[in-house]
Amino acid sequence: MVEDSLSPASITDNLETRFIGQRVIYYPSLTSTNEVAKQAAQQGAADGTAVIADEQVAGKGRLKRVWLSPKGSISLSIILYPSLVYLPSLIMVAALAVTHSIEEVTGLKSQLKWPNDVLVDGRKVSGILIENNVQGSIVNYAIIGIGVNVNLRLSDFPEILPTATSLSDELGREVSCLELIRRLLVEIEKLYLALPAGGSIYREWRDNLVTLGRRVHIKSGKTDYEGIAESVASDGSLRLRHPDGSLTKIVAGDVTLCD
Ligand code: BT5
Repeated sequence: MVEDSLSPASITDNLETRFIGQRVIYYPSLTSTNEVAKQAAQQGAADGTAVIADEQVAGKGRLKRVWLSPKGSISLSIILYPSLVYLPSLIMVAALAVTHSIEEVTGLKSQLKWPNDVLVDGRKVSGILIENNVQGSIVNYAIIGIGVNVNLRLSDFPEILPTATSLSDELGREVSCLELIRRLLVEIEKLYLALPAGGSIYREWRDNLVTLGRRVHIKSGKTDYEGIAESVASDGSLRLRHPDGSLTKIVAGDVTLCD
């Protein structure tokens, strides 16, 4: 049965986590769950608090881009207070939690595209936005923001139709946002708590990237690069091999796969 809207109790009831999602701030509609999460973190919200909305009217991508998040999509932000060493791993935790949850709930296989996309059949089904507030070596807070296109008809959104998809468009039926959110919370906690144990999350993330080994065009700041995406480091950065054999380390950028 696919629900019309969510409620905090339906999300937290018997949720099998220690702290992620045990507190939920829920709105039917808000600006951006990341923005509301930042305000809550500044006011000392509990570690693992989730901010969830049925729709965002000012959903954000990276670099102030718009993230479309109408009703039928998941908009979720998690407030965390990690130590500095774990910040680069948060994108890996989030991306793997999304692919695991999608597969468990729908059976669909998804792939990761560096740095922050989750694809089904080569199209973007989910985007992740990590925002950190750091002073020196002190992390005031970190926010993992996740958007998933669950029950959207992409033909209603011509601006993203060429590059995006939704779970319902892929499956030909609707999917429970509630079930997917609950799964996401469990997966995020499992992966996050496993970080101190070492490199397995980095390795799984690396092995799921469709980007590696491919010829790519990367726009990073004002610079455009072209070459082979050779590897990723455990800090999340990408190594790009240029046609002249030289190597560039890229920390953030937009990737187009060339072939
Ligand atoms: C992202 O940015 O992919 C990060 C998206 C993060 C969204 C979550 S929702 C919960 C939390 N609260 C927020 O306000 N944000 C986070 P980026 O890589 O910059 O991709 C943005 C680009 O993706 C846009 O310029 C569009 O081209 C495309 N796009 C916009 N909405 C989309 C959607 N629903 N599905 C697929 N692509 C989309």
